[in-house]
Amino acid sequence: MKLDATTIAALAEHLESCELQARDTTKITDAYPDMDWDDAYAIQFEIQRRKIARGHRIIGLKAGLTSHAKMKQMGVTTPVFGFLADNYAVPDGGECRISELIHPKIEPEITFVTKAALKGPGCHIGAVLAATDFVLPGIEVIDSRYRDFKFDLKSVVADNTSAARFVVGGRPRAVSEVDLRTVGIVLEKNGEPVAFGAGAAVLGHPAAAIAMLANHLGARGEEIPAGTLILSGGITEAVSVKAGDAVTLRVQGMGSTGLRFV
Ligand code: 0L1
Ligand code: MG
Repeated sequence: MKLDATTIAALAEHLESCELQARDTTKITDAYPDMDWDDAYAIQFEIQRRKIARGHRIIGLKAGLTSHAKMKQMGVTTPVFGFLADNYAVPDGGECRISELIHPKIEPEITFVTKAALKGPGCHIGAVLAATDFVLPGIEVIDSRYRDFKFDLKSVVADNTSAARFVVGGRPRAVSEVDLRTVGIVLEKNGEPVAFGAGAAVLGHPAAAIAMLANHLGARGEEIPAGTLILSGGITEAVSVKAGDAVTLRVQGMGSTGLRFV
């Protein structure tokens, strides 16, 4: 690690304040160009610790930048991982207040819920499918705290991978009931289709993103516990939203979920 504990705590406090006050900032690597991956995840972990200390619960995990469409949109090549706090959850069909966010975008994602722990290294798609209780549609609302979504990967990891809100719903399905590679999705905004795709857009198979997450955590001596909700990453490019927009994600055979921005 290149940063000391005081700097990590200060950067976590800065980024979380931006999140809580819906205020943007420049990317933190501008001031700390030598920070490494361990520093980036340590800042993210400190943000998580701050939330738990204030009484929040961590209710899930996420993989981000797992599709070529997203990687191309953001000009990066590697997936990243973050956490979902309890106040990020929006009820299915519920409202998301734009005033609490900076410049939100939405991503259509396959959501996994595990029934057994997953631990890397060596976790693979087969292990993920065996450990999955069910999958269901999910929409992630991302909201980078960095001005104009301009960042590098270490800055975005420190910023909890732009996590802000999410909604899940529709019809939960066992993984034996659906081919997660060919399953089709349509993302609608105000009744108009705005993005289309299939599960294979995420690393060839969305379960591969969960395996990567387990291997990432395994390298840190951690695991994905049973009962964890995990967003596997946007299937398409992220779509900007504004107050008044209503969005729906339809996933073949899994029904739909959605939310309204107010
Ligand atoms: O969930 C995601 O794919 C987002 C990862 C962070 C990059 C971004 O803000 O687009
Ligand atoms: Mg996402």
